[in-house]
Amino acid sequence: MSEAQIKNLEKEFDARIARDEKIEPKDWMPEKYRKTHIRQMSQHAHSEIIGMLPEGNWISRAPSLRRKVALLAKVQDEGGHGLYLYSATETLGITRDELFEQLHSGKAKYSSIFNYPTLTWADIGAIGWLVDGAAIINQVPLCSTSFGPYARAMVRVCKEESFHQRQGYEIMVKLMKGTPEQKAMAQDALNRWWWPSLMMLGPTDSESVHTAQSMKWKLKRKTNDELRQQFIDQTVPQAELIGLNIPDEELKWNKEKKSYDFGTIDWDEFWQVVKGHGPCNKERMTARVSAWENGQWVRDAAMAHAEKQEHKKLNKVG
Ligand code: FAQ
Repeated sequence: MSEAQIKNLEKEFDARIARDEKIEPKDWMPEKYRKTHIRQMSQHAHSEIIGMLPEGNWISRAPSLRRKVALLAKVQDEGGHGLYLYSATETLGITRDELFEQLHSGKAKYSSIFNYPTLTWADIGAIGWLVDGAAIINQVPLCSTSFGPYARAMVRVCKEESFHQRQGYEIMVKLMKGTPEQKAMAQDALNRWWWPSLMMLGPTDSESVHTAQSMKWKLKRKTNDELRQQFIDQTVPQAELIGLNIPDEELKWNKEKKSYDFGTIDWDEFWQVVKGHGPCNKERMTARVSAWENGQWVRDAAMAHAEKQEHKKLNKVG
């Protein structure tokens, strides 16, 4: 293709984005658009799959049958979200095996938040309330992202995240109505998960290498800082309502801005976790890679069965 032809295609592509049209897998798209989507969507998928691990830790120890059923359903949903997202990413011309290889070799990232430990039952409340709360704020704008398969996947994912967030908040409400020990457990979980939840929404806009281009392509509809502010403004009143204290001495309502001012985020900690030095990075990757390796015989058996069926069909036709 000549340079002039590519320029024309790019012009038409930009015009489609400006008209808020969805880009579909077989449409022409700039190579960088395709690659950026593979990066963000696959990282999102990996986060859902790795995100099952911290909560999986509590399924067998949930305090009642009702809590166990709800947690089990939530973790299964996360597996489902990962699968939608892998399928949507595959429409961009990369295979599932390649995506897994990128995760297992450390080439692809997954969300920093899942490298923290779940020490008590209250952590399951904090994850649902804060982590799913932040995920919803991040993902609702993604329902109108420009790439069709990603936008459509997000619609269903957001409905399920909303149940996840309530499941978590309900745990916190119950603990805050409980004994002094239960209240202390809820406060301790908030103290440990608050700052990592703010970090989860990505580096500040001035440090975010992808935001400007992703906003132009309408992949991202809000910047990291906008999402973080929205998350804080929504969550602080929820904490106050049940008597929890946000662990930030600089947190203060700003009348003019009509939103909260907040303290400094420890970006050093964030980058350490992203680079693989968080409290649970090694544990998470070991669990994931060994699940993949231990499941090899299942994949082999499924493939052998599929081949046999294919053989039978061909023999019948023959
Ligand atoms: N962790 O230029 P930006 C969930 C990386 S799903 C690790 O700002 P971007 C559900 C970033 O990749 C949670 N790395 O990047 C659930 C880039 O590095 P790269 C996941 C991070 O993409 C709940 C570099 O830093 N959600 O929670 C993080 O424009 C409960 C520069 O950053 C999504 O993935 C981080 N937190 O903005 C499951 C949503 N932040 O790739 C289980 C979709 C940034 O060049 C239990 N993703 N980095 O090597 C997004 O919206 C965006 O990708 C952002 C980052 C906002 C996460």
